[in-house]
Amino acid sequence: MSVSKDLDRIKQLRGAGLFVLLDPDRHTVDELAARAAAAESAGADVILVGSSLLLTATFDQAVEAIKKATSLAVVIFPGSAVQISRHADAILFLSLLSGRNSETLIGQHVKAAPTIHEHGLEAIATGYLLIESGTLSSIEFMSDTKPIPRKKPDIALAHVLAAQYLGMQLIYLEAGSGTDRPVPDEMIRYVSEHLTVPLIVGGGIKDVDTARAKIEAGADFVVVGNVLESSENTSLLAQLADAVHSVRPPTTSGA
Ligand code: 1GP
Repeated sequence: MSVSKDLDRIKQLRGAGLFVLLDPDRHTVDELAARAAAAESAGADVILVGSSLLLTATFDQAVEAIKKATSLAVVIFPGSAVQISRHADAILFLSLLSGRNSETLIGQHVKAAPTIHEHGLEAIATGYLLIESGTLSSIEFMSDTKPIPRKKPDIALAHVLAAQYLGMQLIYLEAGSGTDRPVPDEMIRYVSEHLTVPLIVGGGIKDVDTARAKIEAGADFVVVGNVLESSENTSLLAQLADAVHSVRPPTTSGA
């Protein structure tokens, strides 16, 4: 099954989903594999692998080990064209639409496309929007772009509509890893009312109430990374998964 179809299945079966982001720079290959297995046991739906700035030279080995450790879809969340592995199930083909830097809009994509093609990786066209959080995020610095003001949901909506008209398969609203100010619920609510493709929200989601609030506001998937890095916080992971899956009653099966 393609990862795109798997996301549809998760939405149908569980109402919404939890993505766990593993950063290859923060752990050994073995630790990453163990974390992927723990995420699956705790009820997560998808494993994302990537980093805005990759320092390690073991990206490919990390993805291979993660893939062996879990039956969940393993999806690359790339910071640049060097983050590609044939061992992944798919790659989010992110275009940083909130910025006006041609390198993160299309340049890295042209560099990455031949390798993705060679590996037969599923590329999921994703409109990636950075939302202002009040602090300079890694993605903001590395991409040399401005985020969308957090109190301007109309600007976010215009970008999201443009992404849909360009044929993007997913929209990802990003507040920046580790921020204390996630994407505002009001913006998620406003944007999701006009969306026909799945909406991912990430950055600064550190507790159950926040995760639940993002789904209640209209996100289909939330991404959690940083809060899980500091310790083996498997009980939080299970609580997050339960919260995300409890918001929308699943569609009746048997169709
Ligand atoms: C960052 O959206 C992801 O790109 C996850 O953010 O690390 O803050 O959970 P956190």
